[in-house]
Amino acid sequence: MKKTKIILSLMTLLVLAGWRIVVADPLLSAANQVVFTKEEEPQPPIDTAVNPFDVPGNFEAPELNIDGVMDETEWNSPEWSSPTVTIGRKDTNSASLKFYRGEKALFAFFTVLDNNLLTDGFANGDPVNRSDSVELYLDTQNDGVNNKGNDIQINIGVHGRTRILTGSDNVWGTWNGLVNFEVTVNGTINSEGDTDVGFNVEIMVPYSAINMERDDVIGFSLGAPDRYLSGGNTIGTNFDWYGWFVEGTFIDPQQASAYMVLTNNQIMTREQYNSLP
Ligand SMILES: [Ca+2]
Ligand SMILES: [Ca+2]
Ligand SMILES: [Ca+2]
Ligand SMILES: [Ca+2]
Repeated sequence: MKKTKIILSLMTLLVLAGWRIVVADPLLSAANQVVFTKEEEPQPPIDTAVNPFDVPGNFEAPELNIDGVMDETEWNSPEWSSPTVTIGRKDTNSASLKFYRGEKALFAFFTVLDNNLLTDGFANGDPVNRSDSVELYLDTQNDGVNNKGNDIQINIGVHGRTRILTGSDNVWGTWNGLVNFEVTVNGTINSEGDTDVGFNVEIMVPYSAINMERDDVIGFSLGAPDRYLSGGNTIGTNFDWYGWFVEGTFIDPQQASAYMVLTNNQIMTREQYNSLP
């Protein structure tokens, strides 16, 4: 099963006035996802079945095929691809993350092992965090400061639902950027009579949307909630949140100062980065 989503959120004055609510209200977040077209320069309708970025004067064609399959040679580029980070989830489940820095966009690929694929309904927003999902946190200017405009949170569920936020005014708010992604699922969602394998998520974020360039040093963290028992929403009983530890240190996604640093092709602690010659 494949699900493709293009998320464009306009940050309206309404949202500006009420985005503290947005953080806690998934419905408001979902309701604000609209397709953006320039008023002064109307574009033809985007045929997402073909190529959502292949529109003259609008978006560049993706450098990689955003299909949830990691078969492009770029993922093994010695110069522009990262090492793979793997975190544990429930039992033997896990989630792995790898980056590729394209010419015009940042690509991230999650490979998730999960023997019981479950979601909390099918809404965008907070239920995604209680579903089998992946979470990518970026501090695109590596300033180590929380919840600024250079901080992006991208949560994507096995069911293709999303919760995508950016920092502003010291809280997480809805984001007016663009994420292109696709999920491939190996198993059955919300069907517990079988043993599932997992799911993959391939993500593309244009540099122009996150104010970074190809060789910028960025901070990042990740998480991967695992839902393992349907019929409730009690953390510790129905699902757990799993994060990243590096040599015993928690890479807290809510603390940009704790993020790991990603150079063109290396991952290191902030201390290691700061001590580079
Ligand atoms: Ca691909
Ligand atoms: Ca920041
Ligand atoms: Ca299943
Ligand atoms: Ca699960």
